Amino acid sequence: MLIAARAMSAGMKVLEPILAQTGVKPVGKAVIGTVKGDLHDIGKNLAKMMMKGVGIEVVDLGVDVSETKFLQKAEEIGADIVCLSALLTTTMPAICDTINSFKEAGLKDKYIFMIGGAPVSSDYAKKVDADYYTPDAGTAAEVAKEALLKKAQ
Ligand code: B12
Repeated sequence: MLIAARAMSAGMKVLEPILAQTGVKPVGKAVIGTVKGDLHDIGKNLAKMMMKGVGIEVVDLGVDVSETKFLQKAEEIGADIVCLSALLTTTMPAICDTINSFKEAGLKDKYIFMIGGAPVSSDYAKKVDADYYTPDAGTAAEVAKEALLKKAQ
């Protein structure tokens, strides 16, 4: 499993510049990360690459990202979208905690929240008050772009 994960990471280093080289102007900014306690990043990295590919500027916070770090970075870079990934049923609640921390700071409505990862669903997105759930990276990029264009209108 570890070998496959490393092979995927190495492959992504080759693909990333190719996918990002589409020459389109940035349509918005996003922060993306895997939530607190969770070290899975293959799917998150794919979502990041696909978003870059449709012209979104993406700041990747990595894995095991605290609520505070998501909030601070989103504010710091003037993000439009906050993207949260979770692969473990035990770390899914950290998605909820992160969104709640934005609510507590009175900043929830300032951002578009997108969530993903194998155990996550559209029902879960509704439950935690996320704006969008998408099942794969390609759809995530399209949905993010549409949401940004709608926000800009
Ligand atoms: C690779 C892997 C690992 C690697 C991770 C390496 C890495 N750099 O990511 C390693 C070996 C480190 C690992 C560790 C562990 N793992 Co693990 N792992 C997996 C595995 C095999 C594949 C996950 C993966 O990368 N899938 C491929 C990607 C492309 O899919 P994806 O992540 O779902 O992403 C897609 C979508 O979900 C979506 N997406 C993802 N993120 C986002 C974000 C946004 C915003 C959006 C819009 C979309 C989106 O787009 C992606 C592309 O289409 C899965 C089993 C499986 N078949 O899924 C288990 C699995 C997730 N792991 C599991 C477990 C239990 C663990 C460990 C706890 C094991 C242990 N006892 O130590 C640890 C936890 C470590 C931690 N604290 O996080 C369980 C989780 C069970 C559960 N119900 O919670 C699984 C399901 C295996 C199993 N069947 O038991 N794991």
